[in-house]
Amino acid sequence: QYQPKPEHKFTFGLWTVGNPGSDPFGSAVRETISAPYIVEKLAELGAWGVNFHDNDLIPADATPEQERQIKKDFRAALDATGLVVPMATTNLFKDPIFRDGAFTSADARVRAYAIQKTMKAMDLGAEFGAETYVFWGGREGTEVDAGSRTLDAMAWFREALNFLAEYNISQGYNYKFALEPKPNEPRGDIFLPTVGAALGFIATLDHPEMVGVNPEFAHDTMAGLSFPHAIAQAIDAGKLFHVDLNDQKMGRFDQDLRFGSENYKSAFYTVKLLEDSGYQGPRHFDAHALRTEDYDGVWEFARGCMRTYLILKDKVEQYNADEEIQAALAEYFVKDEALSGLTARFSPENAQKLKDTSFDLDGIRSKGRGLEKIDQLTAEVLLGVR
Ligand code: GCO
Ligand code: MN
Ligand code: MN
Repeated sequence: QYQPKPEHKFTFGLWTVGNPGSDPFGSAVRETISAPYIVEKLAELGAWGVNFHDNDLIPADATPEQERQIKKDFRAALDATGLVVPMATTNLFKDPIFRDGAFTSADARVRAYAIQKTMKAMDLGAEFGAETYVFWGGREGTEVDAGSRTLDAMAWFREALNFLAEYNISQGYNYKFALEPKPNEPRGDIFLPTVGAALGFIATLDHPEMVGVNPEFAHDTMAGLSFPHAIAQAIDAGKLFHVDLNDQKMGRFDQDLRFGSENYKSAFYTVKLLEDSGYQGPRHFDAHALRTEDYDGVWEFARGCMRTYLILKDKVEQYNADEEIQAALAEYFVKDEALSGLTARFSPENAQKLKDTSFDLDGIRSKGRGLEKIDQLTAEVLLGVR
């Protein structure tokens, strides 16, 4: 039980389990491991796929000969294990050239170079079969809102995405683009900080149908926002193209904790939304093992992300089948077919009828909603006593 299998569509980034554990205060604590080795380990643990930034796979300073060899070895590992590459992305944050932004840099040369780098990274992702292309604008933001930069940035970001959408079409890649919002870190303020901001921006693009979002648990949590609410809005908009699962304490630095390690209830509602909505995409863990760990701890961490997801999925099924919970929910969701018939669609007649309706206001006001009971029952499912 709770054994991850490819059908569960669990994925990890090369940069996640391969993270050697350096932080702004200390150097690496683990040696670097190769992409083929990561593929082998992930397959052994029951993952479905692996994702990468261009430079996770091909170091920025690789010679053409090295690049050929790396691709060959990576391909061989994928073929040997059956692991797939569902998503690819660009590293637009490490190189000092991006210190003040990539697509939204105030320097036109940097903006052009960022688009060039992304086209090449899209070629690389397509070569390995990636279907989703993630845009995380890690450096797209400011500490200093110089001149008209904050307004220009929106136009430059749009220009870059429009350009790359046309490139996607002209190459026949068929990528779905997924914008990944984050409020801050590494910039003081990152543009498009929330799922809602990204959705509003997508509507202004030339190919809005091609572009959705990649929400991340830690990002909304850092800002003190609700991740289940962010995901629900993405699902409602038909824009949940990908998801980054991890965990985070509110108000801390960006922690990228093991999925489900910190906020059990939000993790539960996250899994419930993904499972109940029929989300078909990858369950991607964008998380890192603690810096305290060696590689045994890293594989424990990877196993733990998947196992906790499956445990919570089981809890969702239990919750959905629990008669007492369903009875409490049936009371909570008060139905009135006549009124719902009136409000479902405007017509002058319905408006008039609604105006003429009298409500038992005091009766509605005085009745509690029963949420204490629902929440306690939920807690008892999660705590394993139901
Ligand atoms: C972060 C982000 C990144 C992106 C990754 C893929 O906080 O650093 O979550 O991990 O998800 O760059 O685009
Ligand atoms: Mn993140
Ligand atoms: Mn992420």
